Amino acid sequence: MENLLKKIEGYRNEIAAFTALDAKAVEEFRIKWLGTRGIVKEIMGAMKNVAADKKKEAGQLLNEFKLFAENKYAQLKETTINHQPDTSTQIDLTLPGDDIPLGSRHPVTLMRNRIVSIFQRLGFAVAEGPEIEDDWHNFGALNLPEHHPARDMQDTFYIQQNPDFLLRTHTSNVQIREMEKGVLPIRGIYPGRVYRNETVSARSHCFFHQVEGLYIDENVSFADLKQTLYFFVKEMYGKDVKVRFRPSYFPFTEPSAEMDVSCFICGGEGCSVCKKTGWVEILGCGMVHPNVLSNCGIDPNKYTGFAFGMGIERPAMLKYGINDIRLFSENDVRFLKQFTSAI
Ligand code: 2NM
Repeated sequence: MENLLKKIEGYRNEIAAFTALDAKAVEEFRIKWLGTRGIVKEIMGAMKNVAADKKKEAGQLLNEFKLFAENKYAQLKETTINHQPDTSTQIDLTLPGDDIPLGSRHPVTLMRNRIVSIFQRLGFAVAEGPEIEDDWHNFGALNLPEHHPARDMQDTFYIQQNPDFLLRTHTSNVQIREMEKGVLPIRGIYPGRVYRNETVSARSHCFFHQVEGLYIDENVSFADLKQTLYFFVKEMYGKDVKVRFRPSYFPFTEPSAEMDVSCFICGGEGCSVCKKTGWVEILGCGMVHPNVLSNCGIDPNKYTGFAFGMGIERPAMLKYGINDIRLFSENDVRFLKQFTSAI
């Protein structure tokens, strides 16, 4: 009994003096004192050697000691584990951030944005419209006669279930819808995808992109048309590029013209792009036909306007040196990632 008392006294001192720096030391404490082969268990086992008349006293002592060890353990856990910074969720704020891979813009988008932003600076407002359109907004309102070849099944994709609907062949349907709203004047720029039933090759596709423009107000003249497009060409191709208009025909404009710029590849010397003519055609234009205005509820005696339209793919091919129009829609990342993410 004396021995046991001494032993416990020593153990108590050892436990009282114990400090733990981390969770590992606390666990070592538990194993050493409270584990299944720990010291508390061991001296509990020594109880059987205590004389019968001292058993009660010894039992009390041992229980107190056990509680003492358990309290110490609880206190160690509380101060060491709970207040130890949790390294599993700690972040190092000095580490460099993860890279966010930057995509690139599609070359058609880049060219569209260049074209559209030039007109935006002149006060043209961007609008878009449906790619599936009815016959009236794609053809009828645009003064295309009933049997015009453009309306042919050969040239236009009609919706099988309801051939009153089709895939628009130009973005002019947006102009018609803008004019129908009856809010004048109109100064708009209309980019979008269009569809034509053509054999797909390196040079032509069954869908492509256009930007069309429209300006309607009182006293809008062909001179306004020319000055607007001169400005566009200067911004787009540089101030030294020459411009010429050739008379043309569209059912929706009268008079109509096609606009060429001096070849920006050879500078007018003659090359394969300009087919040795020194000129490259970039857009069609004209004064909106009076029939188109009245079709949209606009009085052609009060208002006049000009319109123009251009493709996006061809200028993009020339600018970026792309030799096959199909590359635009194949979504090959090796192609797409070559373009800038700017704009
Ligand atoms: C072109 C060429 C010439 C045009 C005309 C109209 C509308 F709706 F005002 F009549 N929209 N677009 C037009 C005129 C389009 O694209 C080559």
